[in-house]
Amino acid sequence: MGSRMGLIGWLVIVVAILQLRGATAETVYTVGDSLGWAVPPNTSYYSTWATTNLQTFLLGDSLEFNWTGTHIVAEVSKADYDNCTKVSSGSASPFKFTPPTVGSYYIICTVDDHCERGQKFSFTVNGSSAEPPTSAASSLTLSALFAVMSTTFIYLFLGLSLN
Ligand SMILES: *[C@@H]1O[C@H](CO)[C@@H](O)[C@H](O)[C@H]1NC(C)=O
Ligand SMILES: *[C@@H]1O[C@H](CO)[C@@H](O)[C@H](O)[C@H]1NC(C)=O
Ligand SMILES: *[C@@H]1O[C@H](CO)[C@@H](O)[C@H](O)[C@H]1NC(C)=O
Ligand SMILES: *[C@@H]1O[C@H](CO)[C@@H](O)[C@H](O)[C@H]1NC(C)=O
Ligand SMILES: [Cu+2]
Repeated sequence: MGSRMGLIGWLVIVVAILQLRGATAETVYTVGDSLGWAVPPNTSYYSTWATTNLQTFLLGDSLEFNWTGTHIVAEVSKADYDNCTKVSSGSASPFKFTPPTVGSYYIICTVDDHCERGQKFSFTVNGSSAEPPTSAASSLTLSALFAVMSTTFIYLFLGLSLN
């Protein structure tokens, strides 16, 4: 009985590890939710969105910008972000941005006065570069799944032979 409880304990631990692995899978955030990337209804819209949604942004996660009409996604320095400085760069919608390193990022739209009207936000990427890359993460998930299946098998096998 004692060994059987021990095996149940191991099974619980392995399932917990499996779920932790699932939680570290990369996430794609759609900027602005249903508004997309547009001139917002007020100047706090995107900063509120970023504060609400990007608190746990990890290395490997992405932002998807999605718009109609004329907008630009520009990643700029903090000084240019604060000043809404126009920089020349452009992209077509949808545009997916995957931050390459941990740190702070500053995003503005450089079309007309969109930045001044609040089409801007900043966020911080957390997570160490020692974390497994995406492909390794999914193979780790597979090995965790294998561990669960083999543990379950051993548990059933011992349960049968004990009865
Ligand atoms: C963003 O993309 C999704 C899926 O492609 C689409 O359904 C949605 O209408 C787009 N939103 C905007 C604001 O373009
Ligand atoms: C900004 O607009 C959003 C969406 O309409 C609204 O939910 C939010 O309360 C507004 N914020 C301010 C400070 O007016
Ligand atoms: C992310 O990193 C920033 C700056 O390093 C830190 O202030 C913040 O607490 C971190 N957030 C999380 C969720 O780890
Ligand atoms: C701030 O923006 C104004 C207008 O675009 C520009 O003339 C000025 O040089 C900028 N200042 C800095 C420090 O970038
Ligand atoms: Cu714009």
